[in-house]
Order: sequence, then structure tokens, then C-alpha cells
Amino acid sequence: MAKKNVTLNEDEQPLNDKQRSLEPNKAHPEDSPMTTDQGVKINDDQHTLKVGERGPSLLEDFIFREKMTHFDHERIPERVVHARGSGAHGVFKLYKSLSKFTKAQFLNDTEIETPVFVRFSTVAGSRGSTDLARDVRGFAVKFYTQEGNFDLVGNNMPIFFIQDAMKFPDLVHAVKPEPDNEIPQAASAHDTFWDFISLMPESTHMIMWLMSDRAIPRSYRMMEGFGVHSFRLINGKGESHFVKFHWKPILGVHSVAWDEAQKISGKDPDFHRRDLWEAIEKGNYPEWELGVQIVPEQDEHKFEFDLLDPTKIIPEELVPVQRIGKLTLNKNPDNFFAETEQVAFHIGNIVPGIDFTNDPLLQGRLFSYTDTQLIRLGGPNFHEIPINRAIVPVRNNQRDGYMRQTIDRGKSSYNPNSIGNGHPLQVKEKDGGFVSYQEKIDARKIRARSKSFQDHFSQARLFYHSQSGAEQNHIIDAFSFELGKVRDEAIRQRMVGILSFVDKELAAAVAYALGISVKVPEAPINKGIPADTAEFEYEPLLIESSIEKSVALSMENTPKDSILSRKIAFLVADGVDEESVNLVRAGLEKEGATVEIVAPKLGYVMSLNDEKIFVDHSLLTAASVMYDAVYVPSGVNSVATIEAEANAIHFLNEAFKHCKPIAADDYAIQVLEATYFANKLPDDFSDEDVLREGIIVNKPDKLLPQFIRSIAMHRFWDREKARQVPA
Ligand code: HDE
Repeated sequence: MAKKNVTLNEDEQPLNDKQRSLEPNKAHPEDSPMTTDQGVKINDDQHTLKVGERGPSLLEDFIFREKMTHFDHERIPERVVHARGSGAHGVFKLYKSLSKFTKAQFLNDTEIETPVFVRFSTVAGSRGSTDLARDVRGFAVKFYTQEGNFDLVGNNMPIFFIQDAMKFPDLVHAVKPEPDNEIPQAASAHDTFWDFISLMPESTHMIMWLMSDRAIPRSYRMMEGFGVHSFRLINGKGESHFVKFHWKPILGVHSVAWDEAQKISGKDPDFHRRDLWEAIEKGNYPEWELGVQIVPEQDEHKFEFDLLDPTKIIPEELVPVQRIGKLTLNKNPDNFFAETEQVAFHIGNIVPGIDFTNDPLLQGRLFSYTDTQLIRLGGPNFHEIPINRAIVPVRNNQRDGYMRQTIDRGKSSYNPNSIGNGHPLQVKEKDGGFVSYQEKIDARKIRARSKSFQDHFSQARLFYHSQSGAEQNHIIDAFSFELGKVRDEAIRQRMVGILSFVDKELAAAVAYALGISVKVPEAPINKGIPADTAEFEYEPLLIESSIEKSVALSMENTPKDSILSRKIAFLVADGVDEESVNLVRAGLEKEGATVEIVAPKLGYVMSLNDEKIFVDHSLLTAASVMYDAVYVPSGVNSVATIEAEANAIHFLNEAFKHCKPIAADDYAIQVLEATYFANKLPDDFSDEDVLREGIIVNKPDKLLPQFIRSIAMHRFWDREKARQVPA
């Protein structure tokens, strides 16, 4: 009898690698027959089985029933938070061994390339919500290490709203759409969110980040990432150091403008997803450096904040970030559901050499992630889903449960056993067995918070004072917008009161926009709100940070030396001068940017010398908010058409409003003269003018280097001081 070819115990075959070797974009090999889930070849996938051509359908149609049943069950519950996300595969390469601090192999051996899967997300919205919500972004990394999976489940902000996991369901209920009418989607600008926040002063630092432009990134590729909590690194001698993890994007940290974010949400709600996908398809692989801030165990109490408090950063001035390796995302998923949707991250997935601290938020998360995955993925075997599999053999006595894939052999599924010779065997620490760090604790069981967690404002102030003028204005505008959407006057008043503990001018500016005055809240802050527990009320602790400004907190100080993967629109029409197009296009593309031709209609435009130029977008399908910069080439007829085209002028006005670089061939200057910012055009377009204004009019070869420098600078926020552009 022929031996049945069943793959027994898959544990020797890491499915991640096996799956990834499949040819992309090809679901099936050539000439492969369509079959039912039972392997029966299907002859007709177009019609249900009927009694006669016009007759009723038959219940016996097992092919239809199977197809429809499967379809009916296609959806799984979305993540309760972080439902909207995008993922990619990649590798992590260490360039500096951390063996002094940790025995984790992937942080010791610079020869190892560790495969990773990363998922970026927003927090508040549903699966189908916009990418451009004002929100925190998730930055979750699964390292498939040679000692098991390590998940660094972080965010793009280094702190969190709350100090104790007990408050997480409250926070999430408050930010999600309101329960009576399920409004608004993916937005914090509503009463329940600000009601909660105004009663939770510990969230003040995080709120400053959330109201800053960090909450509206230009791209997932241009965000920082943070592990948030203090973790532990454990070395071969069993010594512990505290560590904070950072991801530093090679492209720098950049954001969009709030008006732009709102418009992108309509024009292209998949903006970040598309950007990540396209960058990887084009070979512009997103990269981050892994950074660590390391604090020796004996320095635990040397700071003016508590290392276990997740609403605090360690300013980089106090403990520098050491960059120890690089993450590169180099492959898009083959299937969104199988990989991005089914990936199950867990802060509790650690490897020997890494351990937890007693941060009460971290401790609560250790429970939540497995629990949420049980309901979302339908049972305890989600570690067998290919994207979640470790690349090392998995052997234990866990058995059965929904959707078990592994076919376990033998009789023993318990330990100790003699029937299976005692296998699988426990592993000694020296041979890589995981042993928890033996922290000594001698305390009472209580429900309380340490006094060292009580300063809620000094780092909020540090953050605000570290921002540039434009960044501070954006924060004021964001508070004015969000609180402006709040209907309950008392909530607005309370929130402005909290802001007065951060910065008086900030509070006054927001109060002005809301048409109220600042009333400094009486302590305790939530006086008048029924609360039984004394812990809920407290006196605000008003201390100053010893550092006045921290350079790393402002995006103004981010690297601005590359235009790699930036998108630039060329506004053209028939009669465009192809030299004016080609020279600038070639120069920008040489630097790694992408150029798209935008014209009044799709198809081709005919150039001055009858060259056919392919049109990527019409003025109907493109908008300035999808681009980083815009250029108007010359050509008499093209220029005349663009100048007379209201959508093109709007395109330019909007690009100006959003502070983007704008360039025009000097034979196309009349187009800029038709814009709202005509009177802002610099006099002689010197380098100095250009770098101040971001507007360039020159001959193509002259403007190219200036344009490249301006695009690298990203935005010219100072323009906002000038009069507003109605776009
Ligand atoms: Fe999460 N979080 N979280 N979180 N979190 C989840 O797990 C939770 C927190 C973060 O792309 C859930 O699988 C609690 C901080 C990311 O799949 C859930 C608390 C940080 C993702 C959960 C926090 C995060 C999640 C929902 C407070 C930054 C998406 C779906 C104690 C350091 C991962 C899931 C992905 C997802 C619980 C706070 C990051 C419910 C209880 C702080 C990036 O388990």
C-alpha cells in the first residue's frame, strides 16, 4: 500500500520560512485544478445545482454549501484596540553586541540576521477606519529569534495615558465612539474622551504628545517607536540592568499638517498602508535603528521620576540612546488576513536575557494579550498559525483545543513520565532554559499607587517647552479643535484648568479659542465627581524637571538630509516642455524620490516636441495632500492651460497652505502669479530665500539642487505665520 504522505509534527519545519519562499502574487501553480475543501475536483463554480434552468436550488449542493458556509465565517473579531493596521516582513541585524548586559543571543551575535514581522496600527478606530486619525500609532515587532519569539509591542510615543492597567478598559471606552450613537469613528474629539482625560491628570504628559504632530505621521516609515515601559536586561552572570527600547527611523521623524490629515482621510484613507506597501514594492526598504537606554540596577532611584512609571521618559540628556542594530522591512505580506490580521503579539513573549519590571501597566498587559487572542483567534492554538510560529522547534505537553494543527505522537502528554523517557526535557539555565530574574520583594498586598508616581506635569511641561514655535502652535490648535468639539462646557473648563499646570500661556491660548477663561482647578482635581476611593483624589504635585528642554523631543531637530521615497507632483498639460520635465524628474529620481505626472485628464500629454508623456493622475484623482512637493514645468500651452485650471491653482494654494516646497520653471512663473500666494514670491530666489520660503522659480538645472534641499527640509512651517490661504 502506498504510504500516505501526511506531514506529522510540523515542529521541525518552520512554516514562516517555508511560507515565505512561495512565489509572490501566485496563488496556485500552473494548471492547478479547483477543488472543494475535501479535495474533490470542481467542474462548475458558476452555478448552484437547480431543478431545471429556472427551478429552485437543491439543498444537496454540497459544493455551494461549503463555499457559502466558509464565506459566512470569513470574519473574525477585530482587535479591541489597534484594529486598523498594516504589516511587513523584514530582518533585524545587530551591529553592536550587548553581551555585557544581556545573554539574549540575537542581541549578542552580530553575525545573526533575525527575521521579524512588524505591524503598525492606529488605536481608536475600527478595521476600516482612516489611517490619518489623530491617534497613537502601534509599532509591534515580532523577532523570530533562535531562542524563541521575542515581541516588542510598542507605540510611536514613549509614554502612555495611564499608570495602572486597571484603568485601561475605562480609557478605551472613553476614546471609542460614544455608546448611544456610535459617533465619532477614529477620533478623540468628543465628550467622553475629554471627560475621562480631564479627570485623569496622570494622562497630561501623553495628551501633550497626542495633541502634537506626532499623532499625524507623514508615514509609518517616518515614525519613532518606543517600548514605553522599563524592561530588564539580564546578562550571563545573572545581573540586571533597566532598559528602555527605542526605534529611530533612518528617514527622520516627519508629520503632516492637521488640515492635511483631515483631507487625506477623505481622498485616500489608506494613505499610510499604501505608502508602506509601495515603498517596499519599489525597494525603498523602511529602516530603523534599535536604540537602548540602559540604567544600572543600583541607579534605580537616582531619577526625579520613577523608572516604573509609564507616563515618564528618561530624557536622552540623562541617559543617551545607544544605537545597536538595524531593522529593515523588505517584504510585503502575501496575504493580509493570514499574516497581518492573524499575527498575535504579546508583551509576555520574551527570551532568556530579557525580563519584566514591576511597571503596573506592563504587569496588566501580561495578562491581556493572551486573553484577547483567545477570543480573537478562537482558541489556544494561535501559536501554530504560520505567522506566529517560532522558527525553533516547539515541544511541550500542551495538547488539543480548537484547530490543533500538530499531530502529536506517542502516549505521554504529561511530565514527569517514564513512558516517553521523560521527554520533552526541562533545560538547565546554562543551556538556555528561561529563568526569571529573582527580584527580592518584601511588601504588603495593597491596592495603591506609589507616591513616586504623583508628578503628572513636569514632563508634560518639558515636552511643551522642547517644541519649536510652530510645533507649539500646532499643539494649541489641536487642543482648540478637540475641545471645541466637546459640547459639555464643564469638561472644557476642567481641561483648560489642567493645562494651566503645564504652561499658563498654553492654557490661555486654548481658553481664548474656546471663548472661556482659565480657572485653575482647586485640589483635588476631581472634586465634585462622586468617587468612593481616596486614591482617586489627590493634590497636584507641582515640581519642575531639572532639564528645561530635551532636543530629541522636537521633530524640528530630526535629520533632514534625504528625499528618498518622497512623492512629487508635476502639474502639466499638452504642450509641456519635455526638457523642463525630464531634467527635474531625472534629478529627483536619482535622489530616490518618486515623480507623478498630474494633468487635466488621464492618458498622455503631448509635449512641445510631440513626445508622449504618461499621465499618472488627473486633477480629479490626485490632490496636493498626497504629495510632498509640487513642480510646474514650462511650455507655453501647458502653462496657459494650468494657469486657467481652477483645480491646478487650488492644488498649488493647498500645497502652500500645508507649507510644502513649490517649484516652477521660470517660464512657468505666471502659474504661481495666479495663486493666492503670488505676493509671497521671493524677490530673487537666492539660496537664502529658498531655504526660508520653500518656493523656487528658476531654470530647471538651477532649481533642481534648491528643490532637493527644500524637499529634504520637509515643511516650511514658518509660512503659517503669514496670512492664511483659503484652500
Ligand atoms: Fe496594548 N493591547 N494594551 N498597549 N497594544 C493590544 O492585544 C493592553 C499598551 C499595543 O499590531 C491588544 O492583540 C492593555 C501600551 C500595540 O497586533 C490588547 C494595556 C502599549 C498593540 C491590549 C495596553 C501598547 C496592542 C488588542 C494597558 C505601547 C497592537 C489586540 C495595561 C507600549 C498589536 C491585541 C498588533 C494591542 C491590551 C497598553 C501597544 C487588548 C491592557 C502601553 C502596538 O490585549
